[in-house]
Amino acid sequence: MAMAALDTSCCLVGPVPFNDVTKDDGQTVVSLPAEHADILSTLPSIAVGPDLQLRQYQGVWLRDYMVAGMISVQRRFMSRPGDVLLASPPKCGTTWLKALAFATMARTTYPPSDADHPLRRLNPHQCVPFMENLFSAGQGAKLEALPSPRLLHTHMHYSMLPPSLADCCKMVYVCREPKDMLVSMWHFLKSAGFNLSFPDLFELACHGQNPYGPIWDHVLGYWAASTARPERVMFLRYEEMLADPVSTVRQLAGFLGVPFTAAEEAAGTPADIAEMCSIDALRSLDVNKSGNNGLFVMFGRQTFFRKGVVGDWVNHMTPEMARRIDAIVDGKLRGSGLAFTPVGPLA
Ligand code: PAP
Repeated sequence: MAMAALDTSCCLVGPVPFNDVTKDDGQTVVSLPAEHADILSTLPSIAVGPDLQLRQYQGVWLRDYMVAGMISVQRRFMSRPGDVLLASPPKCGTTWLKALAFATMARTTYPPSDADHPLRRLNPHQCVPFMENLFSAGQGAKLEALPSPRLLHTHMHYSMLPPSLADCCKMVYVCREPKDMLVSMWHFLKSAGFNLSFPDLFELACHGQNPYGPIWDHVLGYWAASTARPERVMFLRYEEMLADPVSTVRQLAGFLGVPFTAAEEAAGTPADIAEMCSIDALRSLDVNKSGNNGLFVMFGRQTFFRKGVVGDWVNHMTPEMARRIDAIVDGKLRGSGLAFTPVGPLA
């Protein structure tokens, strides 16, 4: 849906929906900028099935356009005081966290009770921009139009973040039990037409070669940052969010410096936000039933709302596969103070 652009030149307070500011019509088709072709051609690459190639950039396995986007973010992103960065490995609750953080931070301008709340007319990805996707399309300058505080998202590993982001922003990170994350990733890739078997994706993941892998490096980078600077980096787990979404909303508000007032608690605002952002509520909206998100042209909006449960890996992995990846991940996390609680029949 084409939106009239908001005039951000006066006194708007962020976050505001990215699409309202940029007038993205959801139909932009992105081609890879030539700028980084020389770097890309020097990187190690692997074929993940017949139609998906990954390259290893700064230790991380990525599609070409993501490498290009991350290089551009590293070179060009200009942080501002007050920026809030949401970070995640793919398929770990990004869409949900975008909705929760936007609704929580913007609740004065957009009360969750509003029938016309942005999250009832826009997909969460249209409200909170995906930085490296935007920069890969040469559209990073669009972030300048957002009023502060800006709410931004990345899948970049912590080690890849430009110093201005790592040092200045508050960050909220969400991760997920790796077996469920892989199952979700496989469904997502299949929905976009990639020809890849689950056992093949699993095998790659065991070697750290899934998209955005190694999984353990992604998680450990933000875990270390959150333990070193808990006032700056909040570490969330998808399973804990599912167990108690209202508490998650309260934690988010406190961490972001906008705790709920007694009046808001009495009015049930945290519960209203959790309900508005629940998978059932979001999935039922027309805006989330069809179309795509501009730069995400190969991924339909409905594919971001699949099951939303814990333990779906049992429908795709044998117990042997599960034990194998659990052992690999456990070994990589050993000594960090972080562990994934087993879920499902092996628990
Ligand atoms: P992304 O990183 O590509 O943006 P992301 O949103 O992290 O994707 O992952 C989608 C997963 O979150 C899906 O999990 P599943 O495949 O195991 O079902 C999706 O169902 C789940 N999800 C999306 N929105 C919500 C929500 N509001 N509450 C809980 N889970 C959600």
